[in-house]
Amino acid sequence: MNITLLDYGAGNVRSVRNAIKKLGFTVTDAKTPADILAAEKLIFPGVGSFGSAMQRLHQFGYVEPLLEYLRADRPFLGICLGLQTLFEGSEEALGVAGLGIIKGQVRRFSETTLSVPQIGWNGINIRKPSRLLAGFSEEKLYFVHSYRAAIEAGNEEWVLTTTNYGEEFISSVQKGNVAACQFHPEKSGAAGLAILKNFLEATDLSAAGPMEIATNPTETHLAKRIIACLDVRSNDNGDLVVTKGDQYDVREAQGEVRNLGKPVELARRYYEEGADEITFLNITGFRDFPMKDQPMLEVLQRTSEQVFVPLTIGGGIREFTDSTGKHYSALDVAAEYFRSGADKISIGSDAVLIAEEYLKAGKKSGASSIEQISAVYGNQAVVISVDPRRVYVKSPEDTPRHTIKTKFPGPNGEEYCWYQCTIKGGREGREVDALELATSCEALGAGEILLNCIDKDGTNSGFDLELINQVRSAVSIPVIASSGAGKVEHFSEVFAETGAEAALAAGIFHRQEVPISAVKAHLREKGIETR
Ligand code: 1PR
Repeated sequence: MNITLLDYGAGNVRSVRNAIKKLGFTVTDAKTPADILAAEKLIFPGVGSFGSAMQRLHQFGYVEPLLEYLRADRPFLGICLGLQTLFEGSEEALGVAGLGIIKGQVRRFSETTLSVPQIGWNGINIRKPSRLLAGFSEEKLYFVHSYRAAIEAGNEEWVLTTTNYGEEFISSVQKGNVAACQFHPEKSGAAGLAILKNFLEATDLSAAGPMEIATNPTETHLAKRIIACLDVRSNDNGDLVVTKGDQYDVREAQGEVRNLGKPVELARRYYEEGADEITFLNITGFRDFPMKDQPMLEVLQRTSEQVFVPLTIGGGIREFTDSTGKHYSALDVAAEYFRSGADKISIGSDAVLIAEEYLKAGKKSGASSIEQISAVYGNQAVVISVDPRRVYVKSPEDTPRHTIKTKFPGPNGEEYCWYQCTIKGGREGREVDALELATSCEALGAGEILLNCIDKDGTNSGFDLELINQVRSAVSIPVIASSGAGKVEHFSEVFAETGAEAALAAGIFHRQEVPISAVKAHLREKGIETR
């Protein structure tokens, strides 16, 4: 059977396409309104924001045929925004009407206690039997969203599952052959692929499979994520390798670039071993423009054919003019990464320069890569990679930057330190601290902070808890703790002692010192929610 994908060109639908192909089906894109009506099965992986999605549906003349298709109860699967647009409207775009198939307004999560967006793996409570969830047990699924629909008068009959994130929200809907999910089945590993397969194979989605129904739904919990990070660069022979530095120095004593494996192979291994996300950092992106030879794009393309958890890519996301005079905006570079299979992009050096401008001007310019990319692809798609280094001072008065009193005094007994942001892979320190960078980037539209620490990188001595607590308490977007993991206890420590939503590690996984499954087992033992 052929599956029709409603892609209006707003983001990464490559992963949905890859997942469908992996399950043995062919996919074609809807290119005209008539293609929607001709579809055997239609998948709508909405990407971007509610307003832009509805605007594009109108622009392409898709609204009328889509409504006709849905009202005729033909097989439909909406994903993420593809669920939200079925409702009457959204707080994300006040005054913009949704498709109105389901009663209710989509609203933003309240930010009082939890980070928004919700990013990560959460459970579902099944409210009624459904063919879509046949065979599903208690796995977690991948969510990434700031807005959610809730049960209200008039929409109860649609509710298939609910999930808790500070409040209970609708995580999937189904009536007859029309279904939609807030989670991403194409990014939810084997559990998500099984749900997608149910949709693709079902002749009648309304025919419920045998299934136990949670009559007394329990609260679901977001898992703490474990992320495997692959620092990638060319070695001296020009081969792209996964490398790993000690405090960012990736060369062996003999001078050659440390080689820990091939990027696609390692990513696949980590996916199979249970990594919740994979991050690629193109660590020489600041000098080797990524659009030039494009090996990183190929790495992403090949990885996204085999790896069905979220992929982040960083390195070289900034504007650039090549030797022929061709100009690329940062948005062009990001778009290429998204098209190649990235779910999120990560900005390092450019973010520091942008934050400096923002702090100097005291206002947004609208022109920065952070603002432009988040406006098109959503905040959740923009990660800021922070590369800070400790600077010790005797007293907070010695610097205008934000200091902390540290338990680990400096070489001359200094009791205070601040975290200096660097650019170009730690090569150049700037007069901006990690807290300022994180809060500025959040204000400009970033959705997540990847918080490295040069002093800790590659040391196996544990995460810098003081740094993580300083940044975590200053922002309401999720923070990924990075640098220094050396044993399983470091992961439970970072989750117990900081509010980090995720922990990232590289060296211990590459050197096979600690398998991802051991990290997860240890966290479960400690009562920490994992996938
Ligand atoms: O500045 O936008 O081009 O992005 C470049 C990206 O490359 C940044 O995200 C920056 O962090 C990264 N990067 C640049 N140089 C290096 C280097 O190592 N020489 N890698 C580098 C940074 C840090 C972590 C690492 C953790 C965990 N790597 O991602 O994986 O510290 O390591 P561990 O578990 O072994 O301790 P731009």
